[in-house]
Amino acid sequence: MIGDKKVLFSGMQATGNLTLGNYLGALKNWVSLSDEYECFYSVVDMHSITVRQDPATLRARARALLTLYIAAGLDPEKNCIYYQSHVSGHAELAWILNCFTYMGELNRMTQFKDKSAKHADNINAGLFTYPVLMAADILLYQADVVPVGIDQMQHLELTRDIAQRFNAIYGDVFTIPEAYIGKVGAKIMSLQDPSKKMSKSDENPNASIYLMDDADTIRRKCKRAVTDSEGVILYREEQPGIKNLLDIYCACTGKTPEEAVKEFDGCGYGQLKEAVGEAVVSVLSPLQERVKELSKDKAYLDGVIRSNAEKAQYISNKTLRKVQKKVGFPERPRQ
Ligand code: ATP
Ligand code: LTN
Repeated sequence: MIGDKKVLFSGMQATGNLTLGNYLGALKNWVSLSDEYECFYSVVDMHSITVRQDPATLRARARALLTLYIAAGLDPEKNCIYYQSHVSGHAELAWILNCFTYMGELNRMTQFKDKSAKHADNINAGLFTYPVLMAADILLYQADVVPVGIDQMQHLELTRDIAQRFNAIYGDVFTIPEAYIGKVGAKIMSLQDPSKKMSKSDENPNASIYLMDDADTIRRKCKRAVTDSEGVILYREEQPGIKNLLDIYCACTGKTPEEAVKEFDGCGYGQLKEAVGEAVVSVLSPLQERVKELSKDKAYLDGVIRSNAEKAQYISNKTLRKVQKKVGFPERPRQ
């Protein structure tokens, strides 16, 4: 708890171009939760270097992501929006937690298996201990809730296990976090293969709608979305392409799947695709405008970056000092 509010932590990597899946599955939920909780939203740039990055591109993307957090509606006066690499406690706590995590646990992580298959030439130790850094992110702020997509559940379970293990040895040090999975948009699927999630690292650009795609590109990608030959618009597992389009439509318009099915009763797939395209454009266009405006205000962004990193550093130090003491590190001389 900070004051009378529970704490929320989440983060996103600045790798690749963010997709509609990232927005509907993550960012949009963050905004809806930001009044209720004391929130920390990090641009997790330290996680990004588990895969080789071009330095200038990573820096530019990290700034663009931080700008997007604000443009999406997260008020940096109320929410702590910062770069993970600006707060030294993340790496320091991650080291300690590494010593409380078993190889066997990390070996079971499906994201590690997927990413090491994808980057077979660079299976580094950071990629392997990625979930421990994520646990450090969360536990450092004593987070109660962590909004993530379903794909991150396994990492969150591991975070809870590590925290419980540590608490069992040293007493009540860490708050045990709960996952928060949003109802709508929890898993937006690829437009080209609805059995795969929409992902920013997909090689086929038509599979994903990027947050910065212009209106015509969005409409075109929706029009080309893979569907089926059933010819009816129903919300069911047997029609994954149509279900995904309905999910996107509902997440963008706030309608329920039942309402959407009723609305498209008797319509062809073409009409549905057109409506989905328009719904996405109506959500992304204003967002893109705000990103453009904010990006121009360099001084404002720099101020936010500095003051929020200081706040995060101050709050995270409390947990870090406690943990260091518990494990037996010598007390620091007063400065
Ligand atoms: P990558 O392709 O590099 O694995 P990604 O697109 O899966 O990246 P992440 O950085 O892993 O994106 O995810 C950021 C956040 O967005 C996470 O909370 C994740 O659960 C959510 N998210 C990502 N893709 C989707 C999706 N298709 N539907 C819903 N939520 C998603
Ligand atoms: N692994 C997450 C990003 C992430 C995160 C976190 C999410 C890093 N640290 C802490 C929630 C809480 C991802 O790839 N989406």
